[in-house]
Amino acid sequence: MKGTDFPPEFVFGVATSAYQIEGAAFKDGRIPSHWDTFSHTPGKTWRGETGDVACDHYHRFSADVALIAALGVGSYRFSLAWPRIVTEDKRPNPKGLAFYHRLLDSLAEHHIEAAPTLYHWDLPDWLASRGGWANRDTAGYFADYAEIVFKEFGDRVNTWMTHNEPWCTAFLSYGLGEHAPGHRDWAEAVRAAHHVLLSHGWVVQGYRGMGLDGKIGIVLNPNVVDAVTDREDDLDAARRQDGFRNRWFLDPLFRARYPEDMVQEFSRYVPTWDFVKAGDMEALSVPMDFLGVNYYNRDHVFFNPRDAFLRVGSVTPPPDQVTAMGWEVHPRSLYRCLKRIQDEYTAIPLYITENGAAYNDRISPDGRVHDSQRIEYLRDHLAAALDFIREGGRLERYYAWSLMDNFEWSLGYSKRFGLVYVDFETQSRILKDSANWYRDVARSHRLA
Ligand code: IFM
Repeated sequence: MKGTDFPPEFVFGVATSAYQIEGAAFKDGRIPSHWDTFSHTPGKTWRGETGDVACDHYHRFSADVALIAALGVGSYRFSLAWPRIVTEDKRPNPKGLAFYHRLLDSLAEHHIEAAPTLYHWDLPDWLASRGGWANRDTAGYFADYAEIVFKEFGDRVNTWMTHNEPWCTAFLSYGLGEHAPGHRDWAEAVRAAHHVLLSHGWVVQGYRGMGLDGKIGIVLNPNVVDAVTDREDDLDAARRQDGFRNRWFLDPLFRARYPEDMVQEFSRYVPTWDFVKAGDMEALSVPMDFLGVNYYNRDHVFFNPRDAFLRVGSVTPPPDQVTAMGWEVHPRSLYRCLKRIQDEYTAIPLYITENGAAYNDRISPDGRVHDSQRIEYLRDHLAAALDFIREGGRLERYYAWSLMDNFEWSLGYSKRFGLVYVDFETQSRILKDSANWYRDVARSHRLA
């Protein structure tokens, strides 16, 4: 193995999620999710855009799978839409299941491994109206949905991810109000986080209980948090941000407890912790086979007494060091993030389940999309991942986010993360330069 080589068994992939690409939002028995309701509520998304059509992947999946194959990757991470699979009277929806069978057939024809996520934020709306993830019952309904999925697809799929980014499901959605259901209530948010983690544990136990022997894990979005100075108040702000962003999820999953300093912090908002029931911490920390890490940027923070929530302020990076999301490009922090998780929390294999960047891509007069900044971003992050592997780190997979431009949640179609450019008017797809570059890396297992 040369210095620029990935191990032969290392898996390269691309990732998407259901609501961001599928469209066909009201077709074949799919029931509404809280993202349909949220995106159709004026003022909630950029220009009022919705996932009604998105990339129309529901109808174009076969051509999209051919694109994945052209990228030379071994695995495709996508999500299953709960509202497509289970009806409101809690029965399996045959047409929804049939769609995913067709998708799996197509992936199999191209020898691409399927790596589905059970929950990537599209909560059935009827559950949202009963309190969503802040209601413990949702965890039970999620386990029931997972059982339907495992019965149907358990013999066809060997890599499962329970949740995508519980931080977003709980904190961004119920605390910061940026994602559906758009609530701003930290008591709800903390309860939601607990129920999400609990449902993960129940689903892992359920999976094993069915005698299935594939690999199952959860996907977090941890960040490296750096303080701007070594002053005590800045370091303390970084500790709180780290607690909020990272430890609130890593500690329960791997140590079966919530971090005490953050319990105290959140107690200002959370009147009672009685939603944490006996046995919950054991249930949610059940061993899993891998941890998925979605990594984009780092948090660079300082003490900000005017921030009522955690007294944390974020540094605005210089414009030439950010992506179109305003996120700092800081590849070394990917290495640090992986290292920290392995050194402090777990020896199970890590997968980078998302990494990528949005840039203001344009079609050039030659009809191509020359996204050299994205190539640089991917190259530098893959180099950081390779450093981790070469030092003995157990990193087994890397999924680029995303296969194609798609619905970037409250930012609508304004941010393009794809390796493949999508013209949302015509639904035509163009492989960007980064797609060709990534294909060469995936095929050769070498970072040129
Ligand atoms: O598009 C999202 C994805 O759904 C979850 N992780 C981050 C991506 C970019 O914001």
